[in-house]
Amino acid sequence: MVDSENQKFCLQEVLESFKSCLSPEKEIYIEHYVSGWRGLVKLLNSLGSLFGFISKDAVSKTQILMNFLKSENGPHYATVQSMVKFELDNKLVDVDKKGIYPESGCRTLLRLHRALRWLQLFLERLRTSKEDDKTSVMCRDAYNESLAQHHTWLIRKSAGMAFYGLPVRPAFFEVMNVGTPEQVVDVLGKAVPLLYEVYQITEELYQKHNLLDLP
Ligand code: 1PX
Repeated sequence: MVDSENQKFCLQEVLESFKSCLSPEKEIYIEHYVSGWRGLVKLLNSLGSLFGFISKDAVSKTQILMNFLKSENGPHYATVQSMVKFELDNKLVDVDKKGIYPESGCRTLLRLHRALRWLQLFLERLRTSKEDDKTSVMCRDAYNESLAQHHTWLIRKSAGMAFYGLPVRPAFFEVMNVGTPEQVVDVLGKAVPLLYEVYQITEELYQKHNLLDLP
């Protein structure tokens, strides 16, 4: 449940965070990336305890990144680009199999990066959906096309069950807290290309450094 007005989700706010995470040189600021995810987690929390296990994992991953940002190495974690360089230069990443760095910044961000692809696919489906279309089906299709291939059988089953608990489209639009359905569609039309841009920049960077399969 929403605890206070402060905790209330607003899609516009999330959009602003993802907008601010791109520097003019197209670097990605981790602080704003994380704050975008935290906004999304607020929405997830307002959907009820069925989504608690997903929210918990997202919070734990954003917390790992925030801890790096607040550590003495913080300046190296200002952007995704500087983090990748720092962790690779200093051999702080388990590249082939889990070892002494199971929670490196690179592998942690990769998990959120994969989830960003799901989000982009889901929001695009929502944007182009009709009033009677099922959010659970849109969510499941987006998940199967993206994140599912990286998850164990148990997580896939649990996620699949949680999707049935999603509110119907009009209620879901309400939760997004941006106004009329037309306004929601309008904001989604801005959000999807922006998320795609952030996703693509990260994808290319990870590909270049061979980091897309970090354990
Ligand atoms: C305007 C609409 C906004 C909707 C907001 C929804 C925000 C959802 C946030 C999802 C963040 C998921 C992060 C998952 C990261 C991950 O893949 N973690 C797994 C791997 O991590 P590991 O450290 O073990 O290598 C981890 O195993 C995951 C566990 C939790 C289950 C993740 C299921 C993800 C399903 C995504 C769909 C969310 C459905 C929300 C519907 C609104």
